[in-house]
Amino acid sequence: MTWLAKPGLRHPTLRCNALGFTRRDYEGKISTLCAGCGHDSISAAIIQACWELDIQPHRVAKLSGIGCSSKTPDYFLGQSHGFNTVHGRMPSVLTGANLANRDLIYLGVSGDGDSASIGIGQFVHAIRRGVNMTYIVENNGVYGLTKGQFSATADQGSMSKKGAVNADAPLDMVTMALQLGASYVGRGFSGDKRQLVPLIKGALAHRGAAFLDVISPCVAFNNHAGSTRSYDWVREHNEAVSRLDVVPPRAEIVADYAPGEAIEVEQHDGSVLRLHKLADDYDPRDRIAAMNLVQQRQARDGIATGLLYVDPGADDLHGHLGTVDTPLNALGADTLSPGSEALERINASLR
Ligand SMILES: Cc1ncc(C[n+]2csc(CCOP(=O)(O)OP(=O)(O)O)c2C)c(N)n1
Ligand code: SF4
Ligand SMILES: [Mg+2]
Repeated sequence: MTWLAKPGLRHPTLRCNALGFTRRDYEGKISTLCAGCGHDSISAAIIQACWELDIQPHRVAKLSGIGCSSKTPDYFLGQSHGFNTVHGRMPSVLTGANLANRDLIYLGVSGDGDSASIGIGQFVHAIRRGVNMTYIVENNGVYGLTKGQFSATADQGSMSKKGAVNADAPLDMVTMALQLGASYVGRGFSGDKRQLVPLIKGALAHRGAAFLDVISPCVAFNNHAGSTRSYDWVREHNEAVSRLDVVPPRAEIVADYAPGEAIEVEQHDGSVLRLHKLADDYDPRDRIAAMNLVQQRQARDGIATGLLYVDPGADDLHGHLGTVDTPLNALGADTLSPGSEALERINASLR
């Protein structure tokens, strides 16, 4: 059995959001992943973030590749648009969908194998083009679905369940996303929902390429001593740079922190990212500082988590291309085919 239907019964007093939906309305089918898999916690965080942001489920398009991580869109947002693409090809399908209909909220879900190996070229180009999306990599350091081979993000020297040592240097997707021009970059941990939910909310509210690398332990193949993606190892080495709150446009902004201890960053849609600094002098609006911090922490076996970089004024692919505000799939025949005289004029201008 590949999926299980969820019982429709729900408690009558479940809290509703501004749209009158409960969290259950943002769920999907029952997960068939291993009990304790980090990916299920990320699905729960996505459900919570969309519920808290009062997102209309039909406005979301969720896309994925192949892998345990890429199966997860079946387990959340059951009323949204979905496309489970080919291995590593989620970014180009998402880019095409986004070009056709800019009005949807695009959520790309992928794995470290899906995005850092077979799909690396796709990942690179979607990020550098500034596609307006939230791109989440559920990073467990292995190919979980095909039984635990090291992925390209596995740390050098980390040990597999059977004792093999990974000889290759790891590829760090956060560093790559920063270098490629992503305008919202964060790293989370599936075991820290308090940090992860606002990270996802901020990414969904952001215009431009938002990238989140979420460390997500694979309990079946990469949760043993010697692994650097196990729950224990990540809990011991996690160093958060900030604590994030996301305040939607209509909510009153209440200051509950001392001056100098937090900064506020307003995004395009009017939402405010309120960052309570945990690391001294860290400004998430400085791309170079973010790259340095990630490398410095890695050099001493630490994992920097939190919102690492944001450019609140970023533009997206549609801004770069100068496309019209109307979604291209809603343009009528008259606009798309303006007639032979207009074509003549265009041809003449090119001669
Ligand atoms: C073209 C192609 N090559 C290889 C595979 C086999 N395959 C399926 S999932 C996967 C890797 C998945 O790893 P990851 O993206 O990290 O997901 P996880 O299962 O760890 O969440 C591979 C190699 C495939 N399905 N298609
Ligand atoms: S094999 Fe690993 S990644 Fe896949 S569902 Fe099980 S714990 Fe999760
Ligand atoms: Mg993986």
